[in-house]
Amino acid sequence: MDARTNPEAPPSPEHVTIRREDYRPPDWWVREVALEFELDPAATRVRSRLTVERNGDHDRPLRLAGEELRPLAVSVGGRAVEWAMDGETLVVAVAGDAAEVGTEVDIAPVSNSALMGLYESGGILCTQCEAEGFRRITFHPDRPDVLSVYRVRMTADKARYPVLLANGNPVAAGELEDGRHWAEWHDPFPKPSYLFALVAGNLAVLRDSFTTMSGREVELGIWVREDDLPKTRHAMASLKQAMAWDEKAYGREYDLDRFNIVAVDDFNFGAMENKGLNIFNSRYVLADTDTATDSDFDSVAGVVAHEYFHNWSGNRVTCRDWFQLSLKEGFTVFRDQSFSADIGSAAVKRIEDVRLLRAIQFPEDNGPLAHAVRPDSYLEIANFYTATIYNKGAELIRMMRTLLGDAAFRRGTDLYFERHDGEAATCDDFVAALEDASGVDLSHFKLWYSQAGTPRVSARLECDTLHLAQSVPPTPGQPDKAPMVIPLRTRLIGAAGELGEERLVVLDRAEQSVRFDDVPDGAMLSINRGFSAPVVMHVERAAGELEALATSDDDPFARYEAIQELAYRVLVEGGAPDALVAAFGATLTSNALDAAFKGEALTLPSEALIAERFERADPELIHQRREGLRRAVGTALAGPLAEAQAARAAGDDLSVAAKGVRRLRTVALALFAAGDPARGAALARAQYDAADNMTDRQGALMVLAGLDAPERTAAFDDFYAHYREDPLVVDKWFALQASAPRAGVLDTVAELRTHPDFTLNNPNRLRSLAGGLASNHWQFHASDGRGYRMLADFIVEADAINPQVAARLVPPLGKWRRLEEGRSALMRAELERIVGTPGLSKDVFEQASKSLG
Ligand code: B3K
Ligand code: ZN
Repeated sequence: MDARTNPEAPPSPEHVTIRREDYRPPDWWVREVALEFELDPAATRVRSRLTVERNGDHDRPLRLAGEELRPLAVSVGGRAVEWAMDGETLVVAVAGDAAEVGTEVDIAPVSNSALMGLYESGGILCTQCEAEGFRRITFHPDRPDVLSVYRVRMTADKARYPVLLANGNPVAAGELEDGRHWAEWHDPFPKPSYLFALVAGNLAVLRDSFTTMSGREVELGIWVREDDLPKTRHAMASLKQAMAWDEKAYGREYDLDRFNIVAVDDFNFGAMENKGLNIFNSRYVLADTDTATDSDFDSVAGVVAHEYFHNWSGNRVTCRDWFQLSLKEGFTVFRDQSFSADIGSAAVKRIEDVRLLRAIQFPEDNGPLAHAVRPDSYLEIANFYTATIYNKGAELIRMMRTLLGDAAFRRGTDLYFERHDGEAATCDDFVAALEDASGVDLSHFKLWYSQAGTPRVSARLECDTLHLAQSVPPTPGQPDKAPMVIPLRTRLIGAAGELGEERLVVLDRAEQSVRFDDVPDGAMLSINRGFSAPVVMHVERAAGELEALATSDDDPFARYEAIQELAYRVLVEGGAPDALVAAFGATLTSNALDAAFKGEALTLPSEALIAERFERADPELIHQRREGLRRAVGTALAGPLAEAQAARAAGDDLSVAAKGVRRLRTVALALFAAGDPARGAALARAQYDAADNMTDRQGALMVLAGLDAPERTAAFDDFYAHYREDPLVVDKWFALQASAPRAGVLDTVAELRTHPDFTLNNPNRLRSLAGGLASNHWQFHASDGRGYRMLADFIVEADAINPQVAARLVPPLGKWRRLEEGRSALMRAELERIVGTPGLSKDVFEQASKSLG
């Protein structure tokens, strides 16, 4: 249920801005929490006993946050007491410095469509509390700096909910009359309320175990619906790999006797790191080669690792307040990126991560929703789980490691974990630990936490001197910026390919010149190697330099970058395609490069990325130019492309090499089809028919989706008929159609909107269709504004059901300033329509009103 449809709910709270500078320590600690749940989908009774302790010398009452809750009973020391409500906050006067405070409420999981708090998904009762969902379950301070030891007792109908799980370790269980049973769990590690979790359902389990470095045995379980059990093996293998990796890379060992993962189909984002009981969106648990692509397999490993790593970076050391969110998220993303690089191809992982950063975070940093990695204010914290907090936050950690060196960085993280174990810490605490362990002064570097906006760096090599300059563009609320500390891994490469020493150039002033010794003849500049800093580089280059670097730079990222720059010359400046075609040809036929790298290098910048290079973009022009270039490549390289497409790897071979072969195969197919659509369609259909794995199958379908060929409809029908019972594959079916670069796609989206399998209630399905539409640059930006209208309709309708998920669909409309004027006005009009919708949630209101600027 939702505040606007529940007549008993109090009026929606004011849209109050929360500010970082207003942080005050809590008035009351909660040392222990004892919860009793009488689980029932329609009416769950929640009894809570909080052991509270006054913090300091004051006479303020205990204030407990609630959302859509009504107290049925309130007691102090076991005796019923007077209480008052201040909006949705329960106010209880407590005499003395410590007390046991009891409350009782009823909640209705089955009507909880916002999927925050306790809700039902496919018959499973589960919870999501981060950031502020615990207050939808019971009255509590619900702030991350209040840490408590939890004891949880659940009773439920045994036939319907045979499995009862909560955080920590199981302590007791038993049977009751009337077919009910109970279980009690205890979590000895003090934790904030956002890490609370429980699950009740009819679940099957894949069990395994892990022996930690100190020899303790941990029981592992992955809990899913019975039918999905065969698809859990990869997640389990990934979990064990992650546990071993964290011991080796960071010296972090798991601490409880149990580690459980549960998969549910309805989940607002990827997964959640609740202590000892991670709850996952099923798309990040379930994978087999028939239904999941290589990229899905990699995402499962990455997300399983990410949530596991949070056990230290997030749970053992948590965040003092939500402005410090990047303390756990930026660091944990950095950790999961390093893990994935170690178990796969490091070069390809870096290229993928940077592509994502540029596709999502750079535009965010350059638009109306720009905010610092440690923001200063928010209306709704759920809107701040952004690419800036996560992915730019990870880049900050990476830069600090680059500045300190690996060994000092590790000493710093050891010190951080040791110093703050069991505490709620800040980003400053993290940096202080790195400084103390290394002796490196990071005070100037810390501007990265407070200044939003992507720095622009220009570079010019003149004989033996490198001239650098930087500027940081203004962002909302931050008109003037100071120069940042920018670590640039740099190497000079001679015209004949001779390599100079690689050096770390640290740019920390507005302008700076650096001299190099031993400059090779005809030196070329390889800079920001490995993307050592998240900046936009502008390098002045001599004629022929990019072409040479595209085939000779020894740093895989820099080489990829040179090829991309050649593509931008055609796509942005309208230049001739010859140099790019030559670089693609050389890459494709090189014996020195692996297939995975080739697949990345031969992927042209997306239309959205190309648009970022224009002051005001014309999506039609961008589409035509990109298609023209794809055609030119496809025609000129038809032979080698067909050869790469013909290479096959066994579907169940998940080695880095086999994945590379499959990646290149579909990239080659797409380019080939651009040159010769008729033969391309036939080849795609053949790839589809012969596929023994989802990567090849989905790749073929993706190529067909953009072609006006009879093979397209036939293949999509076949795909649906075959997989209609598998929700994660049906999501793909929706997304592939909605994101297809094909005229007429908006009609298809309109039809799919009424498809019996479409529902606004399931976040994955909504994202497949509405997110697929928004990612379809050319069609979403149809000049008559129909794409914008359709997205705004999705947002308004979804908002009444699930505000968090609806709010995440808003940012594409916020790009109106960067589009040509006709489209710009149409986008604004849709944002205004959204903001004017009666009863709009705080989540969507904040995103849409800020997007209007
Ligand atoms: N910490 C959660 C994200 C919670 C999002 C709340 N709106 C998952 C993660 O980052 O690991
Ligand atoms: Zn996280």
